[in-house]
Amino acid sequence: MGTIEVIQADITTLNVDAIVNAANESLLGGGGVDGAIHAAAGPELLEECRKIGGCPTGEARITNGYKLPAKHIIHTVGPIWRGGYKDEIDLLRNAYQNSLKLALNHNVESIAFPNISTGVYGFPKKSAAEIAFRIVREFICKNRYPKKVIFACFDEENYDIYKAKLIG
Ligand code: AR6
Repeated sequence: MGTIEVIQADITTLNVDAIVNAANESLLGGGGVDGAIHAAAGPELLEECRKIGGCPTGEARITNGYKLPAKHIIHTVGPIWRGGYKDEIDLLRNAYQNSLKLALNHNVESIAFPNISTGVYGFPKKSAAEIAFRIVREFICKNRYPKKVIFACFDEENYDIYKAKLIG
């Protein structure tokens, strides 16, 4: 059975097997955590992403980590919040689930997630955290990998929500 940790950190600095990127469907970079990951990994990441040719919302794709301490980057696309009427909850669940499946298939022992969709995509932070915890807890109970899941929170609000969820 794997473990869950909550930290406040810039995900690009973490020495783990894989970090997850909150990307967009083009996989060609953007702002927020996506921009930080591309900047830290270097231009070879963009080259590999170009070859992949995009990723639909809720799915995930894996690349090398290049200049990052992390060996792999798992790129997933969370939903844009549109009031909850556009399947956003299921799509966010899928983004976590499909990232974890890729981690399992690549024998990833340690993985760090950012708070997918809770930045410019506007997903309500508390519901996003509930979804993230539920999916991760279920997955690590049933599967051999990953053994350690880190929720790497960046903003104070998410960090407080996640710390409370870890206890409760
Ligand atoms: N490390 C960890 N978390 C971070 C970092 C970082 N270095 N920087 C920001 N965050 P966002 P989204 C947190 O907007 O909402 C991009 O342009 C941030 O505080 O990065 O899924 C993509 O290309 C927030 O909690 O991603 C897409 O177009 C979380 O990361 C779009 O944004 C997610 O915020 C995706 O939007």
